[in-house]
Amino acid sequence: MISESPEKLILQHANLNQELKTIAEKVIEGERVNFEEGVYLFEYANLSYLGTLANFVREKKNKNFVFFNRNFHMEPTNICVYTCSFCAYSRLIKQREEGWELSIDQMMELVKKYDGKHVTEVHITGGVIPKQDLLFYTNLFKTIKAHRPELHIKALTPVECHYIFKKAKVTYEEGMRLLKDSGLDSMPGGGAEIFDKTIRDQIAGGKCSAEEWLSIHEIWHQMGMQSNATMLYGHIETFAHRIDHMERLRSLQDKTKGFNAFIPLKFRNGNNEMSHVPEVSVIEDLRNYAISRIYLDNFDHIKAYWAMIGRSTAQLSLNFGVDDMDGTIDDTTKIYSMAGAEEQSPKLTTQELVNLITQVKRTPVERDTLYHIVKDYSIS
Ligand code: V47
Ligand code: SF4
Repeated sequence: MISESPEKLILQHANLNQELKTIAEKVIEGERVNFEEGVYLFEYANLSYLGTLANFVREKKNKNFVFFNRNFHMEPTNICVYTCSFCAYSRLIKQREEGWELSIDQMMELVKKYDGKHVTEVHITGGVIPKQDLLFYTNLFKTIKAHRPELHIKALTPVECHYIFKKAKVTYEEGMRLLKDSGLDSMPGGGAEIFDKTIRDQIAGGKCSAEEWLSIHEIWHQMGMQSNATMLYGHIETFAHRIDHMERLRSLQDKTKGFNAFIPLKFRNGNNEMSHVPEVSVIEDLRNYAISRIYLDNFDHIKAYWAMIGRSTAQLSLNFGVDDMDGTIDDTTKIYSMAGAEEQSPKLTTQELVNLITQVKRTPVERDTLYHIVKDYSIS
């Protein structure tokens, strides 16, 4: 059978108006979609058009591969000085008895549970408390590296960094250098939420601003290091706010090329102060993945965090621009289960993750955090 070219498939779509035709042609030619066109896609493009176009971009960048890694998560505390209204996880300092607060020794007990096991990354993130300061984290990273030097430490978002640097009275540059010298290998994408100030003030007031979030990543990238970026979507933001968020990330990526993956995080409304805000549908999730893939032309990877959206939607997303499924996770992570995510106890064996990927006829590739290939499952 002769397969149709993706160009033909897209342009053959029924009811394709001139605007959508122009956007499709631009994407196929490798041209950048602008702000207005991004918003237009959110407002008017149907799922099948978006899927075809996003898949075209995805396969051009990443062929049939779906990346994952073997990682575990650690959350040093769920107590937090901040009060983000979407957060189901944090306990205020005054509700301390409902929270946990791990010492370095307790965290090392968790690390040692993985001794002799094939994991390449530990992902460390959580609440923000005065006690877990710059000294705590530099000691933690040094202790992990002394025990297991090759374990990649992906830890701390600009929210935590901004707080601990201010408390230690060091500049962002000095703070990031100290963390790097203590063993921090890369930064996860959290804390970005939504950059627009009016929305950010309403849902994440008090924590680092959009400018501060971007500045910390920029400094980290200028040190030759890499990180991820997230976007919390599907709450009170508009489509224009989502594109504005992606636009700011795209501009920074043009400058530094330091971002590895973009991870859209669907707002979950369980047990938080925004429980009255309905969650968006799976269709909206897929549309959002696809537009992210189309808009962020300088990001190599779009990640579906299966622990958050569930395995089936993560599988579906692999046809809507996504090429990365995060990892086996295997952890104690509570941040999503407490907010009502499908996966109440997120843990997948490598074989289960590989099966999810092969079920949808994609090729699983185990990677390390920086996307070096550990195992290509198409090569036996
Ligand atoms: O910044 C908190 C989000 C993020 C809710 O870099 C919520 O590889 C939805 O950033 N509904 C932290 N989202 C997690 C994170 C992450 C996860 C996986 C991989 C990577 C990576 C990064 O979780 C927070 C916030 O945006 N979050 N509560 C909620 N109710
Ligand atoms: Fe604290 Fe992070 Fe929860 Fe905000 S999202 S309250 S910063 S743990």
